[in-house]
Amino acid sequence: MKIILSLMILLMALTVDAYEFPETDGKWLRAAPPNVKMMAAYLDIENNDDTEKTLVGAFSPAFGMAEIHRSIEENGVYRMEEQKQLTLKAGDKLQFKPGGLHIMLMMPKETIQLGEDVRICLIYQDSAGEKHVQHLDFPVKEAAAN
Ligand SMILES: [Cu+2]
Repeated sequence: MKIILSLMILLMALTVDAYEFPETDGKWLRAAPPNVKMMAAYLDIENNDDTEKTLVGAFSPAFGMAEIHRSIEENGVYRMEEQKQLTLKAGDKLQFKPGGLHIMLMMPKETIQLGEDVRICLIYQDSAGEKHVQHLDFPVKEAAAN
């Protein structure tokens, strides 16, 4: 029984490790005054693996709610649409930036300080429907570093 259990745990660990997350770069969370209840985070995502990756959501222990959004301009009016599924084919890059794709963070649980790192997790779903969580740290900044 103990051996079977150990084997099961080992198999589960192997399954989790087998998922190749896309590479990330330029992560930052835009600083905001303490009374602001909605914040946004940005990054570049690059799928260097040879299989398609599907981003299906985000969460953060520092916020009550997180969603992947895209800002869309229509006739001079901006609105935001939730992106429930973003697919990256092999070699694809996605750039999250102000005015475009962003991680919308709502209901901060504490004051988010300039200069600190905030944990934000991205959720990917594989072709079998399994979800995989990528844990990332986003430094709080006033602007993207160039
Ligand atoms: Cu948004």
